[in-house]
Amino acid sequence: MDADWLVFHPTPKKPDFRLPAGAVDAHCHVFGPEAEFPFAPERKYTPCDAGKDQLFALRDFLGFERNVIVQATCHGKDNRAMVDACRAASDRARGIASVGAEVSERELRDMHAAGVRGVRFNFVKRLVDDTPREDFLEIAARIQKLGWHIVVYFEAQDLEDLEPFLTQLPGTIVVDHMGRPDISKPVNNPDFQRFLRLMEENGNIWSKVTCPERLSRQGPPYDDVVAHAAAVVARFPDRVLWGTDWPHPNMKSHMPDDGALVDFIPRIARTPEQQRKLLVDNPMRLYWA
Ligand code: 0GY
Repeated sequence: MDADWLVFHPTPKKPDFRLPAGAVDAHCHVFGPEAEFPFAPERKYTPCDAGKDQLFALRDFLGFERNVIVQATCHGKDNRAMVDACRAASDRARGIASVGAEVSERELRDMHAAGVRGVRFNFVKRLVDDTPREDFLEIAARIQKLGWHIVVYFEAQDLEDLEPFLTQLPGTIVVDHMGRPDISKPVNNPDFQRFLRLMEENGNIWSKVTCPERLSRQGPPYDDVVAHAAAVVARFPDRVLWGTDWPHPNMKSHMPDDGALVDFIPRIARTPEQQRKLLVDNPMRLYWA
């Protein structure tokens, strides 16, 4: 692994917050293990091993029932580790793949059978090389017949440029980590308002209210992220998802305690109804219907 790589927390706390029955960790990854699933040559980072057995042990320890495993960029478009984890979890995991326009119908169908329900389009320059927008549009059109959706990862400063493209995409679009707002600016700042407006005007756009540990300037317990995430949950309770982001790629400031991350949930989803929608109803509708 990279010399400055931070390994996931070895002994997370048991959460004080009791997750509702059937809760879904809707954003997590697997890395390798490298001996079985080598990392991609074009990767921008080399992580520690963090395989499916460790992920499933964390799922059970925290009290989740299911996982949505998002293909991590260190595996490029080689989805084998993610697909293997989905298969091993039987019906308790779904996957999000990274594919190129060259992906065959057969590969798409095989991934669907394993539990894949979407593709991720990544615009974060430190993680991936550029993909032509025509390729993304072609992939987006092809996955519609499978009923898949599109997960997009971008940073706040890129939203203005991306907006016409995002609103052109068919089907359900899920934005990672609220579009990575600058949370040192208040909720009513024009950039975050732009994001909220995007969701308001496009009923097909969802958001993961994830990664306080990435967005926070203050560190745990991430007080500075509460207002932004709570605003998204309150306004769009039927279009939000939550996940741990285990094993937390590229965290440099600190490694979060996954149990403490679960304890963050009731601070942003304040009623039992909001919690049930965020953790159970919404992910079940999108991934298991
Ligand atoms: C995340 C965030 C990051 C990395 C990846 O696939 C990835 O490599 O998603 C990041 O570095 O911000 O959502 O896991």
